[in-house]
Amino acid sequence: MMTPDGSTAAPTHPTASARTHPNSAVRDVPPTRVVPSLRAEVETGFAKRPRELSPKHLYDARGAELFEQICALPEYYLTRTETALLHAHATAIIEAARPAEIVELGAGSARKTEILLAAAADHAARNQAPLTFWPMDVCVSALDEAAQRLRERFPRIAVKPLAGDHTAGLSHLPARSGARLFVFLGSTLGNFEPAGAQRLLGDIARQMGPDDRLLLGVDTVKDTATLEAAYNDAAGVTAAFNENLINVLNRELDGDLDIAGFRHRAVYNPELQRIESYLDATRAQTGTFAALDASHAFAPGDSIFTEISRKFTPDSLDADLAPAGLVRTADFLADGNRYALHVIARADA
Ligand code: AVJ
Repeated sequence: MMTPDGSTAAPTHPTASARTHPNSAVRDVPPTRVVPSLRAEVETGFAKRPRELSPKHLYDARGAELFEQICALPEYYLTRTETALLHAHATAIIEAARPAEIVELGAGSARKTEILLAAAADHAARNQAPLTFWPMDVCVSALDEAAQRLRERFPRIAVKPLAGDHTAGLSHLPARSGARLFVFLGSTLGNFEPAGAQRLLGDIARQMGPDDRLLLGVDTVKDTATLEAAYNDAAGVTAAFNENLINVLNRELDGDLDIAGFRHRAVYNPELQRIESYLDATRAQTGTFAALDASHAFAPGDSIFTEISRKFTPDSLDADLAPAGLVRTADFLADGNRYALHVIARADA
């Protein structure tokens, strides 16, 4: 979806009126804070050195497809480890949270959440209790597809998709009918600097009552070789995913950068416990963006900082949870601590 300012985001201002989605039961959650447009992000991010952009722009249709391929790569253990953890512990998680409602942030296809929903549906059936699933995402087509599939598989779950940007404020979520389990999977929290992560967790915490829980999936700190391999796969899919950002910029901002003049680089920063992904210019080139009325000159070695993927320990996660008023109540770690699912509650609950 393209807006006049070149933004791909949903409503860009808190007062934007709710859109309707024809032929779809998807309901809008208007943001509380402004979602900066891609154009605004390029204007501020490209003024920095290295230039930087938010990783959310990696997910156009092509980027989403490449990310699906990443999830199946032998080196990218995150998705399959999280899936295995959900299979192993879905019942325990549901018994810890006893949800009447499950709200998933960034649900996408909700493939992994389906594992949790199966356990939640069983639990609801045994207790003859109603269950509602609120998948939230910016992508309406993914929500429609997931809703159709889940309604067929789980007739007793009321599936109510929500269109919105969960990073822009969650204060307009629908009213609750009972205990809520918020779900935020895929180590997406790792894409946020501590300040942004704490703000997002605070937004969630403010929506939580004392009986609510947050299920958070995060990648863990581990040896550099394993981490760097996960972001530098042999087949080059991650490189294509990162380099696709150049296509997004060219398309959205009417630019002419040559994608062949950039190379993917991902390195682990052990001090900050994060993978840093860059696009390095391999030769000099000047890109002109008609939509910005501006040119950007790259010298060989100039880079665009495209993504951070933070890795957590229980202690480093606590450093982001505590300022948000949250505490861990149960931890589920994969073999060798390769990945973690955490059940989290309000600290004052
Ligand atoms: C979906 C944001 C968690 O950071 O590991 C995968 C995205 N980037 N390979 C991650 C990604 C490169 C992924 N997240």
